[in-house]
Amino acid sequence: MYHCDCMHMTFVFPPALAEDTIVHHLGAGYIRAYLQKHGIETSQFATLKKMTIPEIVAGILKYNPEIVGFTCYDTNYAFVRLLAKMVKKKDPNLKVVLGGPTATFSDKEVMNHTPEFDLCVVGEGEQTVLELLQKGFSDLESIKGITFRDGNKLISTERRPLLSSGVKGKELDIIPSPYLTGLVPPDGTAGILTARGCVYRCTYCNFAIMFSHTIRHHSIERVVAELKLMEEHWKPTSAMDMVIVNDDTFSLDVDRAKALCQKIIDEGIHLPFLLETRVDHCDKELIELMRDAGVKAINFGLESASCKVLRTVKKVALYKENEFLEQVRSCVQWAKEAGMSVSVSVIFGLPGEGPEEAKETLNFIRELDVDEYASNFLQICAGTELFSTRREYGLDVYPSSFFLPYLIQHAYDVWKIPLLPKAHLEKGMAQWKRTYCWMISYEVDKTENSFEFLMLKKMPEIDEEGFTWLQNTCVLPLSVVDITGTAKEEGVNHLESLISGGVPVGPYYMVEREREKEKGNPRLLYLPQFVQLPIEVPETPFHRYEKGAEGLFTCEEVQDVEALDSFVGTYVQDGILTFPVQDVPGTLVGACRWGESVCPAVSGSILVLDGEKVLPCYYGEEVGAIGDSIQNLRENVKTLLREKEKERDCQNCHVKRECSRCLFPHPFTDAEFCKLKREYPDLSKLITVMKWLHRFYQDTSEATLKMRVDKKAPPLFYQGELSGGSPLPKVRHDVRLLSLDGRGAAFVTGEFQPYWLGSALAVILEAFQLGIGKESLISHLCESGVSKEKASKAVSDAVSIFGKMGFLE
Ligand code: B12
Ligand code: SF4
Ligand code: SF4
Repeated sequence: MYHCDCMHMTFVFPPALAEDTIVHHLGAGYIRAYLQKHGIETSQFATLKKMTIPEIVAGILKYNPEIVGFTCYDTNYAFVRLLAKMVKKKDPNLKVVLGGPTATFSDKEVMNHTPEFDLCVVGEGEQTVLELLQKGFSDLESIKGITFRDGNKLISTERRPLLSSGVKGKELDIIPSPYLTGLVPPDGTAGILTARGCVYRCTYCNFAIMFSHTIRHHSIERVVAELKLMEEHWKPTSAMDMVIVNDDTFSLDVDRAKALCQKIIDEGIHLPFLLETRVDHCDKELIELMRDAGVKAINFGLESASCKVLRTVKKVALYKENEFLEQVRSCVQWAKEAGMSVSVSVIFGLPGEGPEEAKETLNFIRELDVDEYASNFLQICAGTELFSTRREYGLDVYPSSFFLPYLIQHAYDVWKIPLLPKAHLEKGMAQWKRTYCWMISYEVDKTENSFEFLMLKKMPEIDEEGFTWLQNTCVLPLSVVDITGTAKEEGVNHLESLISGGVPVGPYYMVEREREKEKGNPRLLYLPQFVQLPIEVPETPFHRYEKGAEGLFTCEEVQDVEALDSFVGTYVQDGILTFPVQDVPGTLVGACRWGESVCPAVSGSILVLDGEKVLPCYYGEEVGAIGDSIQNLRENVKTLLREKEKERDCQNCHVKRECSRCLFPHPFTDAEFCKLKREYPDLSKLITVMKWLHRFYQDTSEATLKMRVDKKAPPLFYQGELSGGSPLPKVRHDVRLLSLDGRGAAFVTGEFQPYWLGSALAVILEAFQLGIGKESLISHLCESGVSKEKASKAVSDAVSIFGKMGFLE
């Protein structure tokens, strides 16, 4: 398969402890392109699917690697470590090599901590990996830029000089493009680089150190060639889809930045860009050129608005601080005038900052007309000047439970700094809260043979076998909801125990209920420990719902069901539900039971543990125990469903098509539940729509939704004859067709995949649903001016499209 005597290497870039998947890494892409230039083929394991550890390991080993190379950041270190252990367990002869910032700045620490790592590539990887593959592991001392193990000793070789073609402005063209060589898909997801490095010496920053405080460029022609390829192959599908320019400081050389923008304009390239740069390397002309070149969003580094802090961190030349702040104001204004989405980034907790200085920064931001500000809290990275001088400023670092990144002891309590409404973190918190609400309400996608979510009702006592079971059944990254009701410290212990047991835990949502007793509402902590941001999550009975309120609502009293029904009623007129999206209430705990698709636990992707017992849902009773196969667990839930259906006589129930058949309607009895479902059948439809709306709520918060809830209601899209002609295919009863500001959308209840429909498809789907005859439909389509032939083709195309969407019976 590979035409070279060198060792075969497979690259992997595991996600951070967040919800991402394993993607291509641009830095690794450059290495692969450079190796290819030297006749060496490598492979990359990337997947958009969430997989379990054994599936990932098998996926990596499919490439038959002799070396597995991980791109390692502090934040994905726990996963890199876990995967390294597992691939080595499968094949002890494999070599594990690390590259990236963590391998560069914490090489010795990670090698000491993880014996499965054989070698760290320090700094730029292209030439080092080439030599490694050519020479193998026998003569490591002769390879510059590595740290390796020699018995019990770690040896670091001399740092390698940076690659350069020696031609000014084209220094980096010596490395082929990962895009033009087809090694990284040109779809905008990994972004582009027009240069590497930064010449500044901000004391907290490690990326300028990565490339030794120098800057090297790709030629403008090369960048343009990459962009043309991207434009050809990638069509952004939402306003959020942008090509990220990953340069540390895009316009360090202002003239070059202008020339690049001009070239993009001249070549007629139309791509949306997002980039960040320094205000002291920017002017109005550049911003206008950026706008014309397609820059839609721009971020300026502010870091702090306190001159004292700016001076301490060496962000700005001495005595230029006020000038710098003035430049921030001007650049923000110019970029706003150019119609860009503008943000500034700040770091709270920098050396020299106290509450007063933080206030100065907040006041400064308040006066700026930014769309958003990125409020970061200082992380002290290994390798930086601040890492060595931290103690002088009352700062310190100590290892976290998972070793990296370090826990930071700030000089004062930075968590008390208020967030302004434009804080990016505020959005992040809202998203975490929403995700938690979805999980607790089972508003999650199904997975086939694994679990994506773990809910802890009570922490189990787990032995090695139990951990292996969790590892084999849960995906990486696994989202966890800890509702054990413990204090923060205990939740952190649970997380630590899961991670050290080899469970691929990513986002960890912990409800700190202890607090409830003393200080009011329970708080949601988003762990891991180094990001323990608190969010309040009170649960409000729905009958106390106030219009517009967001949050978590319960429906556990008859009064709540009545309130929900009358809430729906206020939006229904002549059989049509007309609903302004901004009126969608927050999430309903146990929404699944009030909706119309069969109980999600039957095929569900949430594993609920109550000690060693496995429950099908938050309200459920035991259906198995840790160690049981997923098939058995699911089979047990299915059996339960069959038993319930028999007991309740669902077969003969008039709402059987719109009922969840909730297995555990606690606190209602089965009889009470059935009575409510029969009494309020319309409720199910709204719940289904609400669940769906929660998914794209933010983007369309201004829209009005319309849906027919009564068979006799007038059609939304189809305006022709209501009869006549041969029958058309039947649409599944659980397909919902909606109009959002007149735009058609449809989905299958119980699934979260919405399909946007063009106007003709919306008309056709509705005609199918209404049972219109073929000839009537075709003549209606012809009214808009299309020929009979085209109209019949549109109908037959629609049949195959709807078939693929799973809409037809
Ligand atoms: C682009 C980028 C991303 C992209 C990556 C896109 C992609 N698919 O390629 C995304 C959005 C995924 C990302 C995410 C995050 N990032 Co980021 N990211 C960057 C950024 C801006 C550029 C990276 C880059 O392409 N550099 C240029 C290339 C050429 O250099 P390189 O990546 O270092 O790669 C070279 C070497 O490191 C080495 N190498 C790289 N991989 C490998 C693998 C092997 C096997 C070998 C041998 C060598 C090797 O060789 C490469 C070529 O010379 C850097 C800043 C920077 N300037 O590096 C931050 C940076 C790397 N990110 C950082 C952080 C903190 C994050 C996030 C936590 C989110 C955040 N707050 O920004 C997440 C964590 C992701 C994770 N999985 O853990 C930090 C890392 C700090 C640390 N010590 O870990 C950096 C340094 C910025 C910073 N100081 O805040 N990031
Ligand atoms: S209301 Fe009761 S009997 Fe009717 S379908 Fe639902 S669970 Fe079955
Ligand atoms: S048993 Fe009821 S509450 Fe639990 S997941 Fe099924 S429908 Fe929802």
